[in-house]
Amino acid sequence: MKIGIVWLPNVGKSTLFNALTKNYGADAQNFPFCTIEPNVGLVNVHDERLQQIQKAVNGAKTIPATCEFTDIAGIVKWASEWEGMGNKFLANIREADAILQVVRVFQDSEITHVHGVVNPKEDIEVINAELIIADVETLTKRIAGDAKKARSDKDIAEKLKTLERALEWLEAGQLVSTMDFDEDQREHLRDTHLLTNKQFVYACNVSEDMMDATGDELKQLIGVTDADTQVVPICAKLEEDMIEMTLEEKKEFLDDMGLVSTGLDNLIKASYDALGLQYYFTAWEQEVRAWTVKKWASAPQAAGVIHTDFEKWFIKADVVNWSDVVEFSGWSWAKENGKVRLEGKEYIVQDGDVMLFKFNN
Ligand SMILES: Nc1nc2c(ncn2[C@@H]2O[C@H](COP(=O)(O)OP(=O)(O)OP(=O)(O)O)[C@@H](O)[C@H]2O)c(=O)[nH]1
Ligand SMILES: [Mg+2]
Repeated sequence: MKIGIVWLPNVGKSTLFNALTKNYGADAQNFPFCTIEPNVGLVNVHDERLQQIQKAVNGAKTIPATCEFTDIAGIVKWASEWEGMGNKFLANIREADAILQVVRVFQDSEITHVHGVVNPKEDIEVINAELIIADVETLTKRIAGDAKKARSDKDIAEKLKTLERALEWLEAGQLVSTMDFDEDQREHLRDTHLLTNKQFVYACNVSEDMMDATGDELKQLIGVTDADTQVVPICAKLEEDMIEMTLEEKKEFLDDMGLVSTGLDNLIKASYDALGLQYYFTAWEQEVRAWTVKKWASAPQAAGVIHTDFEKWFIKADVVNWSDVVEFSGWSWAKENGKVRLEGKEYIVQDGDVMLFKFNN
């Protein structure tokens, strides 16, 4: 999973990126455009189940799922007009699966806001407008490039119709992700990598006293109305302060402030949900590992995540829920107690399944 971090300058994007990647050390200082070259980092997805399974099967090590974050330069109004500078920055996240908007909600007169005041609703409009402009530019070029070929090629002509429809929608100020498309049309758009066709996740960078705000309260505050869009609170500054702490120290530190979390884990979970992802585990003595897979993936598709050939070679899989592995201290007792099922090609993988594949090759 790849996530691009986007927003106005000086709002805490690099601070959050450093907290996510633990010790990457991206420059994060109190002046706009501190970041110019993108920072790219792999983040281990924290999941306590992994350690619990490791204990149960006596695994030598754990390998968590990973997620790639890209922290880019700040985007401002008319960024796209600066001889393509804004678009150049945005090009760094073309391949991302989702866009993480780090919305500045915290008030702090010491930290410069490029508009002079903190106004999340208006600021989001500025960002979305820039993303729309970048997509208009991408599509306009694509359409011009394909127009000639479309005269002699029916498939390209069909594709062009979809691109033109999307362009009209963008020119009306709408995000492509809010349009209705059928499967073919979705396919037409796939290689355009439109920014506004990606899932958006909003991380509200709040002060610690707002960490207990609910998703709905935050949505109202930042003006996001779509019910399915994920909006989570985070406190980037606090997370940064905790980078070097052990898990126990973190718990104590948060406890002292009356907080349960600073939102980092929730943020990754929200991104997984937004992208329709989940994970399953493999567990044996050498290693216990988490694998990312689409919701509704079949058992062979899950095997294919480990190695593409495994999807072809798949015959059956032993499947057990992670909590049964923990309760019965490993595979054998779970099996004795009837908790391990033998599943075939039609099986739909559930979040938290522990799987052991059987292949034919
Ligand atoms: N008070 C407060 N300050 C924060 C918070 N998050 C970040 N900051 C500060 O804001 C300033 C800018 O942070 P950065 O992480 O560099 O912001 P950025 O969005 O990456 O900025 P650009 O790279 O310029 O686009 C730094 O001085 C941070 O310490 C926060 O939650 N609260
Ligand atoms: Mg930065």
